[in-house]
Amino acid sequence: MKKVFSGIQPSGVIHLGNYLGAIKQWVELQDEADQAVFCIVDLHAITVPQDPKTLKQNILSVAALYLAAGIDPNKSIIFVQSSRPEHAELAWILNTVTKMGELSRMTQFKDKSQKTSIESASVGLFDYPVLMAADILLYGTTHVPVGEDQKQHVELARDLALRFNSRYGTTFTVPEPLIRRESARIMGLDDPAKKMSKSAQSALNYIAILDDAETIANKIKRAVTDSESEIKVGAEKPAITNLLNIFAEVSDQSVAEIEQEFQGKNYGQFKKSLAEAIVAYLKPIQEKYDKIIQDEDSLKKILEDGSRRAKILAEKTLLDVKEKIGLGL
Ligand code: ATP
Ligand code: LTN
Repeated sequence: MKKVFSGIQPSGVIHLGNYLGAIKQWVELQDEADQAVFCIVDLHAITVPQDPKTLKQNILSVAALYLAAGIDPNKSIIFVQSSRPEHAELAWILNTVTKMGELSRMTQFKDKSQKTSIESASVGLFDYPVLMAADILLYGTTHVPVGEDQKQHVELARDLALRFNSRYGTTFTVPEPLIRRESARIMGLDDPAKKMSKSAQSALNYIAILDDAETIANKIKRAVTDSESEIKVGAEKPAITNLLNIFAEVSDQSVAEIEQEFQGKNYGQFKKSLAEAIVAYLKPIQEKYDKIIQDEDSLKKILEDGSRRAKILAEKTLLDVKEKIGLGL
């Protein structure tokens, strides 16, 4: 049985990295999987400060983007994490089998807590991977399609499942990450040493899925490039390598074909074509999004239905977990 689970935080605008690294493969997977569950992980988003009004809007916006990208509520369960109390409950239980040392080694915590200081980072940010493990393990997940940055978290979910199983008897399915090699790590346009990120300081870091043509052209124009002018991938050319990878992803051409096409041409010509390719790629998604977001009632109904379907699966797992541990009457 192939059971897929993944999620995105409603912590800002969804960008091309999220789309190519995660959502794109979800759409393909929902057809081949026996069970596909896609969550809007709002409880994860509040591990760093969020404005309540914006958060509420972002939750619906991320849901609309899932649908616009092709996630089909007839094939997949789509729901909001905080609508299911089982997630926080299982996270608490998993906390008791998680070691402080394990969480201290998580690179995302190290990165994000450094933005302020460890002293002022929330306990929730530290505990973030345990909640993610709960998300995954509640649904008997076998495969977790994510970008490269989440691999370490999925590995923790595996370790916790194995530890719980050996302590209390087989309860959890042990999941594995599913990472698309070609788009595992889309880098920032303003800094090719760091991944494209929703919480980047500058909007010039990312192409948002909902950016209009003019914004996209401007961001690509201002994207950093490397010292030589040749349009070719290479370890010493991280900026152009990133742009070439993006071009290949949005155009159905291989990197080699694109290199060939732009042999002897300059960055200006290359960037113009890249911007056009991105605009064309995002257009159908944006058109669908505009329609979906206008019909809030239908959108909320899809999420409520998703939550009902998630409940049946999550409750069953949680009951089994409590029974194994000896909780309750
Ligand atoms: P934040 O910057 O707020 O942490 P994010 O941009 O990293 O947000 P997430 O919600 O953490 O976005 O990630 C959603 C999914 O998108 C995850 O599967 C993650 O691995 C993937 N992802 C995020 N950024 C990239 C990227 N630059 N390249 C490829 N995949 C990415
Ligand atoms: N931490 C993930 C989002 C996330 C997730 C999950 C992904 C929360 N729970 C379960 C896969 C499976 C991130 O992308 N930052």
